Amino acid sequence: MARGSAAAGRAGICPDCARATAPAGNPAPPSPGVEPAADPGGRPALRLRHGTDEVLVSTCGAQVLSWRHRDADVLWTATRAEHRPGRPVRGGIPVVFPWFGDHPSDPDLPAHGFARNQPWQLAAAGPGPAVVLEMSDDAATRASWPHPFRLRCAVALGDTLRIALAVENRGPSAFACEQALHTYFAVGDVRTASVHGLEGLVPSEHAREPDAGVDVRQPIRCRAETDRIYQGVGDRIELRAPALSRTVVLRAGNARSAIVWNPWADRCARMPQLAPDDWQRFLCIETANVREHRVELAPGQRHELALELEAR
Ligand code: TA6
Repeated sequence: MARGSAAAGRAGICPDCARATAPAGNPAPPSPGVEPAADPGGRPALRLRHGTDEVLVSTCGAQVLSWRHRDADVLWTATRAEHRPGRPVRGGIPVVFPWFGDHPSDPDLPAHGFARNQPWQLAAAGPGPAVVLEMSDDAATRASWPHPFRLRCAVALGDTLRIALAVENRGPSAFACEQALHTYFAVGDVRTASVHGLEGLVPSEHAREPDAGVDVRQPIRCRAETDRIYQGVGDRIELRAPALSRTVVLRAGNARSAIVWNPWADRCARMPQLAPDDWQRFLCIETANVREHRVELAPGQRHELALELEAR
């Protein structure tokens, strides 16, 4: 299945921005609203500002690390977060590509693909608080996934946060890939949070010790380890986090899958970067195309997955 780029342009990046390119690693100030920065580990990053709101984007993995909105963090970061070169931070919005979860045949390859571990290049900045980061295949990516490709991740901050992940097939044969924006949301207390918009869909549950009494007709409330893939999802999901007096609306474009994940206590205790009680404070809702809804692209084709987050 080849899909077009219906959501193209939603991240507000114009072609003129190409003139504002800067080398990766230590980018020059490229545009009002965008400034070079470093993350807590000293890795190169870009800070986007819109009024008092701020987004920090790492060039490692094109990972949105934080979104400060009205003086509060909408995204969650692990208590023991590690900001190391070539490693994703547990928190923010890691980019999953080109496979989701464990590699289907080689357990030595990184979970959730290689995109979140790679250095990305700054391709464009502006107008305003917006950047485009990109990465392409190289010898290392082709060793684990033998396809020429280009990925572009556009991040734009306004009253909402918009992200668009475009993948382009630059090789001579078709390929299939999985992709996800693996968003960690701050919820204050996951036991009181709820997810609306997936009612009626029957997920595949991948938790080792799941809630046995789930009613799929109802909004999602986590009562145990939760690791569910929903397929054929609509474009709007709402996360309600009463412990933070917050609702986040997720508007997606060209995403047919959603994953809802929380490790709960036992699994949390064994996961890197997490403190033992961290499971209480976050919920992942992933905007994705995985499994039967993976993206298939003919040579030259491009697909764009889009996500707009509005926090109220
Ligand atoms: O997307 C859900 C999931 O695949 C879970 O199974 C869990 O492992 C989580 O992502 C985190 O994966 P990571 O590789 O970042 O530790």
